[in-house]
Amino acid sequence: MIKSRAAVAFAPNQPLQIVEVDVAPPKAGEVLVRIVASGVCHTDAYTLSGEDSEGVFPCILGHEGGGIVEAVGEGVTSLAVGDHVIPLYTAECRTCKFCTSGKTNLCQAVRATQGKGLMPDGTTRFSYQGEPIYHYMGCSTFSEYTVLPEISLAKIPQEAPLEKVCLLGCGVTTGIGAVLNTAKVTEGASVAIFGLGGIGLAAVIGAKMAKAGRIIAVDINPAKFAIAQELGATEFVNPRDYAKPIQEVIVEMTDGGVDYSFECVGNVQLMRAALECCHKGWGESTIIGVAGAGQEISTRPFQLVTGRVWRGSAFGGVKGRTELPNYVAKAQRGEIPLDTFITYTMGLDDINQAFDLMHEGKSIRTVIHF
Ligand code: NAD
Ligand code: AHE
Ligand code: ZN
Repeated sequence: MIKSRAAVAFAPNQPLQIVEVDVAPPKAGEVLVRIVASGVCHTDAYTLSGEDSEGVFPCILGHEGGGIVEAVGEGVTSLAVGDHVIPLYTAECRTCKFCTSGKTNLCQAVRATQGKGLMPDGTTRFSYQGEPIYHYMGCSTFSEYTVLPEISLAKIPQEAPLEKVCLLGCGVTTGIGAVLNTAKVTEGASVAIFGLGGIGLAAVIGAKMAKAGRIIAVDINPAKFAIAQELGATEFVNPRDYAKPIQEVIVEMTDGGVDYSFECVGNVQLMRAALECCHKGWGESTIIGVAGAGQEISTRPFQLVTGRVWRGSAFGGVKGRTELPNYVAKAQRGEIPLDTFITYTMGLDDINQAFDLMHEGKSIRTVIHF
């Protein structure tokens, strides 16, 4: 057992508590990682809110981290002590039906236990005062030390700054990947991006990489428009400036609708608007935002009958162990401006402030330094 400072979510809707937890050594096929930095993603807040049907408490949240391998369990071959890694909430075993399908990044090798806050053997490595603490999304990066399956770690070059490339563990990769891998936006296309947080702004970068012709950035917080413009957005729409539904506004702006849209908020009404602002015959809308348990999307089936396509994207369709090193390389070459996403950095003791800043719309990403 080792001691680790961690931010524990003891119950939904309560501030995280910084305590010293016990971390058991990695079992076979597992790796102990010392977390150097972790971003705070809206999904952490979503689970803390109690809306996540897979939320189990007490748990250690955090899934956007960067760290260094501290110890490896029996049989681990692809990683060694000292390797720099990014934890993956979407594992990549390379052998399951999903991994070998060539159709999805949604490896299922550890997904069932991960969704219950457990390691693949059905137990937890974290405890506090002798009671188990659950893992989160297979990562639990709000802890100085965490344990992950070997297949849930992407090895990255030592030169890459972990306090920046941690953002590739979720938000930035998700937004870019959704545009390039899931929707496969084409050169010259028109794109509407709903929600300009870490995910939406990364989707703006993806759209710019794809050489989209028009990139329409939509947010109810106009303070987000300046960054969106810096990253390549060409037009800016605040739904609160209009009396009519936002899909109608965008359809009028674009002579019938956009070629591609992305919902990066997690609001089911906005998901509908994002679909319905797509062009008849070919427009494609990708849902990235995560909606609360029990919520459902709706539209007239006629929207799909007349050629619009509704799809979704998890971690940008990216296979982490194989593809993340390339994202890191792009960031290292300045092609993915990670600094633009980092609004605040702070220590673990201040992590509740990071959640406040997110809810107040004052941060894109806060990075916690350990
Ligand atoms: P964020 O809180 O940083 O950003 C959300 C943005 O949406 C804010 O700028 C906010 O002003 C804007 N917004 C809120 N309501 C709006 C509305 N009605 N119309 C327009 N804009 C509105 O969040 P984030 O970290 O960027 O995450 C966004 C969503 O993506 C969350 O639901 C998160 O859970 C989800 N997510 C999904 C994946 C995935 O793999 N599918 C990965 C990461 C995050
Ligand atoms: N537990 C949630 C699932 C939420 C969800 O859809 N998560 C995204 C990643 S969000 C990262 O910030 C995802 O990858 N989903 C695919 C998967 O396998 O979970 C719920 O609502 O039940
Ligand atoms: Zn996330």
